[in-house]
Amino acid sequence: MTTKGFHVLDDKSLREYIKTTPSLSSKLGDEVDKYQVKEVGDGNLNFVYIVTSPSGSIVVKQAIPYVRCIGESWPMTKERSYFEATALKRQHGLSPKHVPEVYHFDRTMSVIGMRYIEPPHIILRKGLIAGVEYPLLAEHMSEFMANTLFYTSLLYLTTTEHKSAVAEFCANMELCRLTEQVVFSDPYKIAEFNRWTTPYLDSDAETVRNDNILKLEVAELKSKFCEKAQALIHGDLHTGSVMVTHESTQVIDPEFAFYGPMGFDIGAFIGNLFLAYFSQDGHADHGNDRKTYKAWIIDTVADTWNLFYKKFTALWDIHKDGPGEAYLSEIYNNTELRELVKQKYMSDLFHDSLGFAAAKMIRRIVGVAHVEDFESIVDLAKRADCERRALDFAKMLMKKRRNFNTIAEVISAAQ
Ligand code: ADP
Ligand code: SR1
Ligand code: MG
Repeated sequence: MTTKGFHVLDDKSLREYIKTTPSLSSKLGDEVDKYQVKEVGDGNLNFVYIVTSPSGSIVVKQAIPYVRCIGESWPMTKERSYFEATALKRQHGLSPKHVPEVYHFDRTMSVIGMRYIEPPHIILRKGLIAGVEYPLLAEHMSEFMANTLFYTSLLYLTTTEHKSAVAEFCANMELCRLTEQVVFSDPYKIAEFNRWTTPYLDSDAETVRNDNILKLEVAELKSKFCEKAQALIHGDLHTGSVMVTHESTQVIDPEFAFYGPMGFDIGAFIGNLFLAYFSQDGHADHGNDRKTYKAWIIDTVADTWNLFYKKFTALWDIHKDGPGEAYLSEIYNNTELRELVKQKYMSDLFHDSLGFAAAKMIRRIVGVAHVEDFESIVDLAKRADCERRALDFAKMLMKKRRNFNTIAEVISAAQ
């Protein structure tokens, strides 16, 4: 495929591309015949190559003008690559320990060259399926979310800075529209690509499509997603967008980034941890009932929210007299008032996060894109049991989210 300077890379043309791109060839050397090229894209949208030479390794990611997991019948702008590169650079600046460095970006070719996140890093979702504990995960993810969300919000930015950043990312509208469709619309109607574990969940999927209260709630969440330009969000912060070891946590793949509600990121991460939690019974065997592991996942959900709260409000305290124009220090000029404002803001954010967590769970069970946590459970009846428990919890969470005051209460409900 060739359109005005764009062509889809293959093994041979990628080598040539790197050779003529100094920011990449400087990492690998000029001897392209000695490169090893491996396509590892297991995501839904793009092609990802790991290129290794005797001098080093890099990752090259190329967006193609359609949704890879569906095919050319679902066109999708390759401009998403621009927003991914821009968000990666911004997020790396704000959370350098948890976001890979971008070495190169080519808008015409929709190509990003970035740091290779080396083994033993694996995709978090795979670690959760294997039952591996990551003791620093909550610490690292709360740090990533606190930094990237706080510093791009009006708690830190002037309205002038914020508006121009909002305007730039508004152009990522096709990716936003994809989320609007597959998260907030399709699961609630008959749609071409919807699927579920049939026949076991046929009536559960139908119940979702006929649940008036659920539809009322998802409309409110969709409106927040479309209208609440609160901070630069990653936009797809599920457990497949995080690579981990015991010591390190790296957040990749922010092509859905835009100025949206902070709770969409927090909810995506927590919702996907809950999906992992509900899938564990399907991975249990005689040697391991996964009970201890389920407790670890639940503790990680609690720690993620509680540490996020602590870190985010600490940044707010540090910068309370800073440039942020949401709460001017001349008006919010006493401790009692600032405390009131903080409690209101964090309580709203908590309820947004729970609502989005629920929406992200529901879409992975009755929508187009499913998760390996459940898909890898071969026994379909067992898989459906796990999915049904997750779906019932998510429906309750979406409807009753405002009744929860602490993450501990949410966890009790899940258990
Ligand atoms: P998509 O946008 O299609 O979802 P991802 O960005 O999620 O693609 O990447 C797909 C896969 O490529 C990831 O699951 C991961 O295994 C691998 N990958 C992506 N970026 C890197 C990186 N910087 N270092 C190592 N592996 C990576
Ligand atoms: C067709 S939906 C594909 C999904 O994959 C991405 O990771 C996003 O979550 C998107 O919704
Ligand atoms: Mg991805």
